[in-house]
Amino acid sequence: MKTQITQLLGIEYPIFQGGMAWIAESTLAAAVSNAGGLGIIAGGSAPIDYLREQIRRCKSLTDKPFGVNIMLMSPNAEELAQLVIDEKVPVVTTGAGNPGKFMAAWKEAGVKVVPVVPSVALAVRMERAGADAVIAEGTESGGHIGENTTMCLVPQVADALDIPVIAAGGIADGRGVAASFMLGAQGVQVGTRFLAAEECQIHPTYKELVVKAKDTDSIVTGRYTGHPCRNVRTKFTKKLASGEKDGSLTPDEFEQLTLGSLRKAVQDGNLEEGSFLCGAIAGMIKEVKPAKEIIEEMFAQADKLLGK
Ligand code: TUI
Repeated sequence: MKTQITQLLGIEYPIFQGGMAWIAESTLAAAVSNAGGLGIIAGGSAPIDYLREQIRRCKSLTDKPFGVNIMLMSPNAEELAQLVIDEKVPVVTTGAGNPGKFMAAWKEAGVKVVPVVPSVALAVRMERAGADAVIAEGTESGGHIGENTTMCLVPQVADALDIPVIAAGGIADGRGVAASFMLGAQGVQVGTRFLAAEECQIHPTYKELVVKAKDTDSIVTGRYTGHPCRNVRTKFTKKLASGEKDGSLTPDEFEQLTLGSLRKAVQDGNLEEGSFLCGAIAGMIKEVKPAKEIIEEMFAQADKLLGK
C-alpha cells in the first residue's frame, strides 16, 4: 500500500509500531520492520548504553528502516536525542512533550522527525518547526494520553497541516486502518495489537491480560497528577482509581505507588503492583501472532474495505 508515509520512509506498509516504554525493544522493532512496517525502539527512561546496544542489535536484525521513540519527560531525552544522530537512526518519534529544541539538529543530520501530538495547536507548531509528519494520538491509546479522541483529532489535524498525518489510538485491525484513511490519515501507529505479537518480549501474564481483556477492561488512572495513563483494569489499577476518586490517595502517594510499576508489569507480570498499560481496543485482540501476520492481515482487510 503506497501513501506519502511509505514513500517518505521507504517502507512497504504505512504502519508504525508504537514506541511503548519498557516494551518496544529491538526484537519486536526488527520483526515489524522486516514485515514492512516501521519498528520502533522505545527510549523510555532506559540508560543510554542499553539503548545504544538496542539500536545496534536492531541494525543487525534488519536492513530495513526503523525508528526510536524519545519520551520527552525522561531525564535521558537530551542524551538520546544526540545518540540517534550518532547512530544514524533513520526516524525519530517523540512523545509526552514538545521536541522543538532538538528539531534543528535532527533535520541537519537527516533524521526524519515524527512527533506525537494530542492537539491541533501542537501539530501546527511541529509542522512549522520542520516535522516530516505527525502522529495524531487519540485518548483511546494506552499509556500517557491526551483528551481528544482519534475520531475527532485526526481529521482536524489533517485539515490543519500539509505534512502527512498518522492516526493512533484504538486501531488494531483493517477496519481501523481503513477508517483512519477515511479521516485523512496517510498511515497508522499501532501499539496494543503488538503487545500480543509473538516477538513482543513482555511477561506472559501481560499478554494473557491483553488477550483476555473485554471492551470495558481498560481504565484511566492519574488524571489528578497531570499524567493520565490508560491501563488494563486490575486489582491494582482499580485501587489507584478509587484512591484518586475518594481522595484516600494524595497525588504524591499515587506517584509513589506507580513508580516502577510499568517495569513490574513488563518484566515480572506482577498483578499486585504492576501497571499493565494498554489501549481501549485491547478487547478486540484475541490471539498472539507473529508481527508479520498481524500486519499482513490488517492491510489485506483494509485493502478490501477500501476497494483496492
Ligand atoms: O508518550 C506517550 N505515551 C506514553 S509515555 C509513557 S512513560 C511515562 N512515564 C511517566 C509519566 C508519563 C508517562 C507511557 N505512555 N504517548 C505520546 C503522547 N504524547 N501522548 C500525549 C502526548 C503529548 C502530550 C503533551 C505530546 C505533547 C504534549 O505537549 C505538551 C506541550 O508541551 O505542548
